[in-house]
Amino acid sequence: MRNPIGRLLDHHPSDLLLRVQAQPVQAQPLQGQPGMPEPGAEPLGEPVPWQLWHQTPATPVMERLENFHWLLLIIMVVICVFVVALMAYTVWRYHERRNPTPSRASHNTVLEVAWTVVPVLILVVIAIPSFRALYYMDRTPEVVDMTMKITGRQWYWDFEYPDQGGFQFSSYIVPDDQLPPGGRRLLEVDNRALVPVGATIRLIITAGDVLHAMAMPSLAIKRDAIPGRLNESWMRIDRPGVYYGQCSEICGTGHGYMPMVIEAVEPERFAAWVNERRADAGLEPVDVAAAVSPLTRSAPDVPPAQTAQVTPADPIQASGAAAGSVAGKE
Ligand SMILES: [Cu+2]
Repeated sequence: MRNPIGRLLDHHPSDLLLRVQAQPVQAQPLQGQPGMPEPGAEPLGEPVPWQLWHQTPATPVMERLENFHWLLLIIMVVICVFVVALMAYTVWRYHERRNPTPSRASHNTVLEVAWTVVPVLILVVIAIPSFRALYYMDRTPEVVDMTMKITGRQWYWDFEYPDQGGFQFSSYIVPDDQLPPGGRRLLEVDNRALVPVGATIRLIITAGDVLHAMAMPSLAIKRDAIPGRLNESWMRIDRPGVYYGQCSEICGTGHGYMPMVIEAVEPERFAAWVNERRADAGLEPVDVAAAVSPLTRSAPDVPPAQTAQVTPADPIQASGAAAGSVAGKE
């Protein structure tokens, strides 16, 4: 059976032209890419059949969201069990046979205050961690290791690495008939975006034609990509691995066929990949430190040892302390 993109291109020659023009970097053969998930490997950063829960969290933001989800789930279960048990007891205890003369009480101040105050307290218990998580994910740490620009297009993604020399490339879905062994159907792409594991990365998200949305469930990223607007998010992937995402905004017939793959790798491999891309773009190679954390390169007045480990465990707390050392660079 023909894949949908192939059919699409057959019917729209202009799309084919667009695709060829928009691909500055030649697609690499997928089989040669290390880090392809093994067929039986523990699922990481991808959906699995009959999945009920989240994907394995890979960023501190997703860990917080999952903890928050647990809290909500426990509160919901306790409330549901309490209400059902109360109703069951009432039905049983106050049945006409057991309670032939019903009570005529219509007011009870203590009870009325309690059933107003208790729900308010429950909402406060929910609101506090909710706002904490919201601000934590909303605010990009002031000190980041690098920036990535991601542009949604009909129907592929462009990735740009301004800190690593500004090279960019396009990333297209791998059609079903070209999937390598172990390849994830409708999720695999020809050009993965590599990032260094453990690096704090600012994401700039936009679109080149219509509304798209970047959705990476295991990284807790879901941001609209809007033409003419820059949306911002951030991530720090703590485990090396391959993370799959998709467009999450109906953007045309190819909407379901524009996945994105972000692979978190060790700094050395990231630097080697950056230098391959730099070579394609006619740029000089850089060393590992400059490739992984360009702060080291752009701020000679800051001791490299200090900036190389600038990845804060808790960006909100660390950003205040670290801001002084990089003041004037932003
Ligand atoms: Cu889209």
